[in-house]
Amino acid sequence: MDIAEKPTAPGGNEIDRPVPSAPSNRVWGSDAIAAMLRELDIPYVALNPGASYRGIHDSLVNYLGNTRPRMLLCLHEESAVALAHGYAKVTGRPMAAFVHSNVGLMHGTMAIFNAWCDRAPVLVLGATGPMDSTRRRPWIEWIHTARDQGALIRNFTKWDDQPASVTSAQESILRAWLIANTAPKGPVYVNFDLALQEDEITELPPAPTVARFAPPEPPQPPMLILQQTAELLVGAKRPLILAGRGSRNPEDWKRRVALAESNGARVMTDRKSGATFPTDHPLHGGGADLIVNSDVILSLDWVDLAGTLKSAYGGKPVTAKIVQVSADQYVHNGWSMDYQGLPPADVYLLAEPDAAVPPLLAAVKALRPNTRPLPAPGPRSGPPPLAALEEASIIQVPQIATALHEVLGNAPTTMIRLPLSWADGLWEFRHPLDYLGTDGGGGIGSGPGVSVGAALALRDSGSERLPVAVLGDGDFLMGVTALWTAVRNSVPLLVIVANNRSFFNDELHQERVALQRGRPPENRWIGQAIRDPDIDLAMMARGQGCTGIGPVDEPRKLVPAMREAVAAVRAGKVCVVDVRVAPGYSTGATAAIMQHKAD
Ligand SMILES: Cc1ncc(C[n+]2csc(CCOP(=O)(O)OP(=O)(O)O)c2C)c(N)n1
Ligand SMILES: [Mg+2]
Repeated sequence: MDIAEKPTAPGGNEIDRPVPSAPSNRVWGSDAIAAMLRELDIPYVALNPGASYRGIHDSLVNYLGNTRPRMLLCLHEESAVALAHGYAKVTGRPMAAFVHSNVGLMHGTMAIFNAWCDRAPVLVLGATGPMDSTRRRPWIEWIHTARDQGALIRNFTKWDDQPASVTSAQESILRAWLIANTAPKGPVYVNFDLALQEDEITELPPAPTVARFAPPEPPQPPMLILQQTAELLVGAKRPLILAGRGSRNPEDWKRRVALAESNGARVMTDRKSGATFPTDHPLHGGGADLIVNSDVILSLDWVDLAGTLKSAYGGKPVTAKIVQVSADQYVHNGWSMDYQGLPPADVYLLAEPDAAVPPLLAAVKALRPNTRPLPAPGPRSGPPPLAALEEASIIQVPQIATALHEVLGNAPTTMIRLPLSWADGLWEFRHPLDYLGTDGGGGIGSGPGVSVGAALALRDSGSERLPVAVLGDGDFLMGVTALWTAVRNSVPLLVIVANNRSFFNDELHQERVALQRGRPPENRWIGQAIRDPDIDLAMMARGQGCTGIGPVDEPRKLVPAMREAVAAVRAGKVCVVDVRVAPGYSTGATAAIMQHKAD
């Protein structure tokens, strides 16, 4: 198919339209590289520019006409990669992030690490000064050429390459895309030599037929092991499912629910992963007691199964039979320990949970055709009452949930991100897109970028969902300029900053150390508090074209502020509400920091 006939991006607004190039038969290496991105139907390239890829930049604009993929200019490479990460969280598919030779990649590294730990597919593209030293411009192209640039990120990407010809560049992009899309998914990196991009070629090499290189179907677990697992579950008195990483597909969600119901298994979820099970289902629960009292535990790719068991059992031997369903082992390497402790697995299904659940469900139903009766629903904590906002003198984080409930009711909402100070139970998740999980790698500063990418994907899907991100002020401030890209590209998004004017998490750590050492804990704020001067977060938002509301520091003003904000987002705006909250974490999160012994 001719390049001009390929479809254009859905939902994209009509900005950044290039004037058409005069018809010409002349083509360059970078045209072939850009054409390959079109073949793969990559919708967007989030980028920060750089001369190392000026050839491809030109091809994207003047050869492809800046459509499919369309450029999303970002003000920092960390935002560019985070945007692609957020997009993958919603769609399960990679978009591209282009970063300038070595320095741009260095800026993007933390975001790549976050995507790696979150098993999110991202196609990271980069460039290098010419490897042929006789072609390097003095100084700049020498400092921006590294012998092995991929080494910077090789330890936390699934694959990287530096192709040496145009045809191999096309194959390289195709292979990168295939690997990124194969579970366990993750970021990949392709680095294009400047000379390769800028050399004129006689004609465009034929692009590979993409359909012949489709990602493989997820492998099915062996029947024998499925049968064994089904028998264990059906024979269990108190089965427990730990619903960890899973897809955003509602059908997968329904099958998970059916599996739990068919067997009367209790289910735990984890905010590190996106929503995988309805939190208000009678079988949903949590806590160490639930784990210790279970006799069979089915882990559906639970993040840190070993650590969860260790905490629940207090280090004592694990008595429950453990069934592990995970393909994660395929990406464990010797550098990053994001694979966590080694959990016991009496039965190990080396498969993706969403591929294993359907046959497992069938096997369980064959053994137990009638589902067990559901228990009575347990009490729901929910957010604090609305009336408390009238009486209180300072806003507590849970009251953000109160105000949002008041304004949104049951309107479909995607909680893109929630801060550590947000306790479980404040907001129910009833759909896989109700909550998207955390950053993966614990890299603060990803919140704004991931939120913009997720909101972009929601917008393009035509979803009615309101995209909401509740971010800590530290997280917001580190990545705040990602919001400009949302404004520029008309991506509606509500960002609520739970602004405790501190990197508060670390205040708790300083308090703990001081207490251990018999030193004054009241000094915990020094080197942590973001005050004097207080930062005007709403103004930072307005400075980039967002609607900025706040600081909201009076509890009774919270609901009106949320009402105004939600109306702005429904009208297509990016809106930031700076909510001044009392410092403090949920009891569980505080205990995790204060009580953990480094044993
Ligand atoms: C890149 C990076 N730098 C530092 C940290 C250490 N760190 C973990 S949580 C945190 C505080 C984050 O502050 P904020 O987003 O305001 O959330 P709060 O703890 O105040 O609720 C910091 C600095 C980190 N995880 N990542
Ligand atoms: Mg803070």
